[in-house]
Amino acid sequence: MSLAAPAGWPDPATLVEAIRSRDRSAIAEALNVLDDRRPGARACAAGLTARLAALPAPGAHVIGITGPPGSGKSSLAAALLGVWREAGRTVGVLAIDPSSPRTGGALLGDRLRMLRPDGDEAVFIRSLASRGELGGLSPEAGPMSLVMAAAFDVVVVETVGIGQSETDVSELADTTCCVVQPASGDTVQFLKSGIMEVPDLFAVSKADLGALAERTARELQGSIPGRPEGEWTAGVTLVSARSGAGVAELARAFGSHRAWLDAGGKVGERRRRHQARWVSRRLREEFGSQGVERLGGAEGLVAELLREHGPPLTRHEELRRRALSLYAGSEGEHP
Ligand SMILES: Nc1nc2c(ncn2[C@@H]2O[C@H](COP(=O)(O)OP(=O)(O)OP(=O)(O)O)[C@@H](O)[C@H]2O)c(=O)[nH]1
Ligand SMILES: [Mg+2]
Repeated sequence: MSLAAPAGWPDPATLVEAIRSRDRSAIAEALNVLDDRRPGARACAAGLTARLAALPAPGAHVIGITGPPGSGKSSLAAALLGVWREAGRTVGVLAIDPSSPRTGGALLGDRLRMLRPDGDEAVFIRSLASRGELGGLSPEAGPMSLVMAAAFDVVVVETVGIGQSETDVSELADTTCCVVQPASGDTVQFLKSGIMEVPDLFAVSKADLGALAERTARELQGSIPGRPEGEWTAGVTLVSARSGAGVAELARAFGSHRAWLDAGGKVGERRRRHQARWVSRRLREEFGSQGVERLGGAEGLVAELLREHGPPLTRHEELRRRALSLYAGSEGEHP
C-alpha cells in the first residue's frame, strides 16, 4: 500500500513530525482522519499508522482506566493528571464516553476542563463516542492511541467495562487499572469469576467513604490469584479523588508496572500483540467467526500477524482482501 497522501489529505510524514512536536492542530487533524470513513481518509490513515507504528518504541506510557459505570474513573483520571503534570509529564486523554445519564457521571473531558479552566498546553483531551451503552471501545481507539503515544508522555484511555472481550481497554494499554467502588460486592464477585487476570492494577475509589472502602479493598486483595516468581502481581490501591489520598501512590504503581514491562523488554511485544488482536477483531466484525476460521482461525491469525508484523491498518487491509478473494472463490457466501 502506498504511504503517500492522496490528493486533498494531509501528508502522513509531515503530520507525524508535527504530532511528535505536540502541535495541537496536527494531533486533532490526525485523530479526525482516523475517525473518517471516506476512502481518501482511509488511505491517509493507513500511511499515518504505518509511520506511527514504525517509530522507535515510544517512551509514552499508555494507561487504560476501566471499571463499572460511576465507579469514579473520570474523577480519578483527573486527579492522576494533576500528579503527572506536577511531575512535568505531558498527558493525552482519550475518553470513551458512554455518557450514561444513569450514573450522573460527567464526561471526562468536561470534568477535566472544569478542573483546569485556564487550559494547559501540555494536556490534550479527546472524547470518543463509545460503541454501545456499555462503553465498548470503538475500532478507532487503537490507532488513535498511537497518535497520542507519539505526542505525550502519558496517554490515558478511560472506558466503562470490565473484561468483556469486545470492550477491553487492556487490548490497547500497556497498563490497565480497574476502578472498583466501595461495597460493590457484585463487582468483586464478577472479578473473582475469571477476569482477575486482566487488570494490572486495581484501585478502590472513594476511599473517603472510610471503612466500607477498606473492606472492599481487603476483599479484592484477597481474591487476587498468586503469580509465579517474576510475574507481575496486581496490587490494590485505595484512592480518593475527592481528598487526593492514595492518588500519588497509584501513580507510582503505574510507574512500577511500566518499569517492570521495560525491564523485561515487554512493551514492544505487548503493543504488537494488541495490534494483532485489533486486526483479528476487525476481521471478525466484518467476516464473522466463520470468515476468521477461513483465514486460519483467531489464534492462527494472531500468530501470523505476530510473525509477519506490519502496521495494523495495512495488515488489516491485506487480510480483508485475502478474505474477500476467498469468498469470491465460493460464490454467494459472503455475509
Ligand atoms: N465520595 C467520593 N465520591 C466520588 C469520588 N470520586 C468520584 N466520586 C463521585 O462518583 C460519581 C461518579 O464519578 P465519575 O468520576 O464520573 O465516575 P465514572 O466512573 O467516570 O463514571 P462513568 O464515566 O459515568 O462511568 C460522581 O458523583 C462523583 O462525584 C471520591 O473520591 N469520593
Ligand atoms: Mg467517566
